[in-house]
Amino acid sequence: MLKSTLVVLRLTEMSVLAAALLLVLATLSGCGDSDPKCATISCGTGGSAGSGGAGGSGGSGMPIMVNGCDSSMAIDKTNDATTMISFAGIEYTPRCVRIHAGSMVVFSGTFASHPLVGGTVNGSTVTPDASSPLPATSSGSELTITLSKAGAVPYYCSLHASSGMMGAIFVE
Ligand SMILES: [Cu+2]
Repeated sequence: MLKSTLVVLRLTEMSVLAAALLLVLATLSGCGDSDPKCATISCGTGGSAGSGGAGGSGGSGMPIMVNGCDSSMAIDKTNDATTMISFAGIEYTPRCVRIHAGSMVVFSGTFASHPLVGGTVNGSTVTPDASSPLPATSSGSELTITLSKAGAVPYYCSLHASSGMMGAIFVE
């Protein structure tokens, strides 16, 4: 590379025409599509400039993942004034929902057998969330709650969380 540049310079001193011809030849033959060594001269701007595009996917559409629920996959109940979540066995149905802020959620099942707690589950580790809008509930068969604040509201059954009895409400 350096060598050919020097040759070009010397030829430039000798003959502008010859140098121009050589440059044309160098451009045609040297800057082939597969020769990376040539990239810095004639193909200059290709190299490292192209790597800036990877960061763009953040933004508000980023899915939230919690308690096995992906906000982009959750069942859409955003047009419903009331969303029913029933539970039996070791399962909430539906487990992952999106609702509109200000709408109501009704949990329906036997709370004594499946105490409801707002919070997250990671493997066998449960983390109750004291600021969850869902009150810990261990009696009765129905809990109605209005969720007015946007955000994820994860919940679980304190007896069966490690068996996967958990879910999340995404309030939008
Ligand atoms: Cu349970």
